[in-house]
Amino acid sequence: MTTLTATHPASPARAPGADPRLEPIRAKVLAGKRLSLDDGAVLYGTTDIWGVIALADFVRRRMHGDVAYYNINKHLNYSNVCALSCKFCEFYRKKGDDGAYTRDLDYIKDEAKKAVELGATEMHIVGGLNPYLPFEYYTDMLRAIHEVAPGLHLKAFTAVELVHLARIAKVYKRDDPQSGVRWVLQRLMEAGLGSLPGGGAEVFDDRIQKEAWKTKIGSDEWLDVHLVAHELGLNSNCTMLYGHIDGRRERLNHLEILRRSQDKALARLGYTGDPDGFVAEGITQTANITDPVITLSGENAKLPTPAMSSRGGYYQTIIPLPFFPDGSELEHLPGPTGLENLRTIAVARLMLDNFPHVKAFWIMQTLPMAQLMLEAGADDIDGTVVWYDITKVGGSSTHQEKSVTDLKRAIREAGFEPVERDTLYRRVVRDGKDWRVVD
Ligand code: V47
Repeated sequence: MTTLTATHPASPARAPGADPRLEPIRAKVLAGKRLSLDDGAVLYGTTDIWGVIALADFVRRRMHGDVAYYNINKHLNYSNVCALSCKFCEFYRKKGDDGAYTRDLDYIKDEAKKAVELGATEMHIVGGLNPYLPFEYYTDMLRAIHEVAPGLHLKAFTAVELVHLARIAKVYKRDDPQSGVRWVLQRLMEAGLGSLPGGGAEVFDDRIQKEAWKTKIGSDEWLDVHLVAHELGLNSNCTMLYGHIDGRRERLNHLEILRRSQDKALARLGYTGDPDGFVAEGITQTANITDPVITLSGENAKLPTPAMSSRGGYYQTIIPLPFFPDGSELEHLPGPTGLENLRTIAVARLMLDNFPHVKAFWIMQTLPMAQLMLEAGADDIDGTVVWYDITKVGGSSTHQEKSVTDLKRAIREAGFEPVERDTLYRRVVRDGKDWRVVD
């Protein structure tokens, strides 16, 4: 097993019996250099999983010290009626099916009020591609929430929902999908949209898409939506749904595609290809940086901040999502193991050198595993959540709530300092029922 040396910044020392193939990777990690896809294959293939975890932990601590983030949030699934029938999904229903629902504005406003009472800073809003709702439903929903809960950050709508919205608003053009999505995002921003969640990315691969989510948008369109969001100054997240019919090589490709997309977003903010990732102050024009390589995991790298949003948005976090077979068309598959989940978090931290954060979403990973993941590359376990409809871990009900005390205790027990964040990763300071953010 590989251990860290006692001093900080620690250097992950090589232990007897460790895989020598990790040596050149260790050297690159120490120097803050980008790992190749072949390096990624070694990280996934080695039996020295603890060596991989130690490297990821080294990077995570260099970027965030011993801080671990959580937030106080509420999920709203406005409808589970969906035009698609993705094989991995157990959430969707067809109109008229048992359990199909679409929430009205009164229900939604009540949920927003409850969120405020619970001290939430964020509402995470997603749903199926409901063909029966008009475009105004979505802008009315955001306005209604904003009216009763003006302080709540609205992180809403995955890329595939936004393409669907462009279609129902009749602004979608096959030959220019970006312009319709831009129009939709602008209308939603006027109504209160604050950022995009990372859902629906699945694994960027044509073979897997054909087999498991044939009629859903592909990787190019998913990335285009996030590109437009970033151009409009919105931050976004991204996910990777793994452990079904995907392979490790396909996961690495997925991470590589995201890494390149983030390079472009960071270049727009004024980051240069400097391996330390310093912001080049005063940069006005980055158009000549066609293929930048920007890392944020080096020694003194400065992470992007929401204050830069006038220049553009960026991906804040990767959220690896382990596949839950229960109730889906792929129920016969076993789903990933605990060790595969740990390794995948570590590989994501190491490969995504230009992503500020890695989230171990405790609802899907379970809180005990999320604790371990804080030492395997993750710096965030997400929030108090309350109701979660998309997956039901081990047959649990949709009611999956943890108090702030539970989350803080779990983080402290894992040896980290719990820090409450808002959606944009600013520290939250509380005074009784009031809260404010500090940059
Ligand atoms: O888009 C669906 C995935 C996602 C299953 O942005 C499944 O902060 C596993 O995106 N097994 C929704 N996963 C969750 C999501 C998310 C969660 C937490 C935080 C954020 C964020 C985003 O869940 C879907 C889909 O990719 N999913 N079915 C399943 N059976």
